[in-house]
Amino acid sequence: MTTTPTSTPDPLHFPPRFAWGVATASYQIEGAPSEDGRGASIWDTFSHTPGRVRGGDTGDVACDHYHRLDADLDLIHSLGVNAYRFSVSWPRVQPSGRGPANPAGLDFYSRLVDGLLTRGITPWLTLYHWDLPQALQDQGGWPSRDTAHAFGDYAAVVAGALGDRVKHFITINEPWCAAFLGYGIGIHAPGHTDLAQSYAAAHHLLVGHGLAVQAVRAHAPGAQVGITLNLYEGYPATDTPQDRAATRRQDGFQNRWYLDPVYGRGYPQDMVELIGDASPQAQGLVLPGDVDLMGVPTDFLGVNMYSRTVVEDAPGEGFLHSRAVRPEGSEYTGFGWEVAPQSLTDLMLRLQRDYDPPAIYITENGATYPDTVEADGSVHDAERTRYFQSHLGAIEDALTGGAKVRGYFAWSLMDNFEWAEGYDKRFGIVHVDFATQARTLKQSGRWYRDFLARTRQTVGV
Ligand code: IFM
Repeated sequence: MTTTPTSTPDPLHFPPRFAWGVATASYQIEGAPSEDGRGASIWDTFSHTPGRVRGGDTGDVACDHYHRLDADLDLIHSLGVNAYRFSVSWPRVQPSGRGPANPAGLDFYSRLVDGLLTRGITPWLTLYHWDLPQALQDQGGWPSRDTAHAFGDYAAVVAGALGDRVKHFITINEPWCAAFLGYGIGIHAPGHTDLAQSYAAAHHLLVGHGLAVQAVRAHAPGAQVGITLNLYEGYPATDTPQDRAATRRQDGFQNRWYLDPVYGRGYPQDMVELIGDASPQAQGLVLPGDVDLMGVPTDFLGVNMYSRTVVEDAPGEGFLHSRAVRPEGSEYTGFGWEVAPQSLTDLMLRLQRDYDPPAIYITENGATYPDTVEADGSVHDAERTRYFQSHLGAIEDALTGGAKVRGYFAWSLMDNFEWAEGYDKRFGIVHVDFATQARTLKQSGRWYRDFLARTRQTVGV
């Protein structure tokens, strides 16, 4: 069982100039799906397909952020953060995924960036957080190499337009989700269920990452660029060789398949063999130069962390012959994800030891709970507050152990469209009443704001 640190994190234990932020993503908050020339994305199509998203929810309105930009910027500012992570909707900028930029689409992000800078907040821009232009999906989507090239061109457009002011770029958010959930098991857009397609998609997402890093370097000189991976540290259910081997396979599937290529090592051979015919190698998709392209040097590693995986050997179960188990006696969030802050420390130390990134940023961390809303709309989310405290405590421990953690972004600024779960799962530190769009700071948001105020007093962010 993992222990949950109960002490309050100490601002003094974080380095100066630490990035303290909140994070969001375009499709999850913006709404305005066809305004100002925006094209359709795979998530518009998917969410409008009956049976795909809980309750038939769509991102058509979401948090209506597109129309409430200034008020939301004031809200972000009121938290006292010094960084804000958002994503650009590719089909707002290039409605069909290619060709000249749509000026109105770019203008929205230009105003967002200016609004942040005016308020003293550093913009962290994610180029791809899953809203692929539908037109590109119609031409094959991520399983097609052309999409990686289109992504590189799009990255050049965005970096060229905003790179004079944006100095932190994240290429791709969670390629594992985009590839496996989207093309492998079909619970995310575009809803395909084909393991080979998912590995083709994963390969082209990583190639696209490499092309986007090059584009950012060319068009936004001096900017820092990295990728965000969703990583879960694995632990064997028992200390048997079988469970340890199963944990290693799970780690290969979730973590090493992305980390190894991003750090220039190509794909892990044990996994290439296990994936067999579905691997990009067996499909003939790994071209000369790809290993270098996927491993083009980056300035930081973005890590999204929510939980850990406890694994047991399960011969015959899936291609990994393993299954995740639910340890008894642990705490779980509303998604059924185990609260495992110690695993964040372990993960940070392991990343530093095995890959030695120049800097690590926690680009997402947070929890969903069935929030109880008081008559005045306020939310006393003590569990979420404890979740943040324990995970910041885990980062303190990782820093003490030598991990170069340089920033933390709480997921999420506000309740939003949680993909296949629609509006049922709330991750915000700000509560959103989706009927009125009223925003109310939750207890966790107040705690984070007060913690950041102490941080400013002590280390002067
Ligand atoms: O809401 C998502 C986010 O878009 C990507 N990372 C995980 C979050 C919670 O599921």
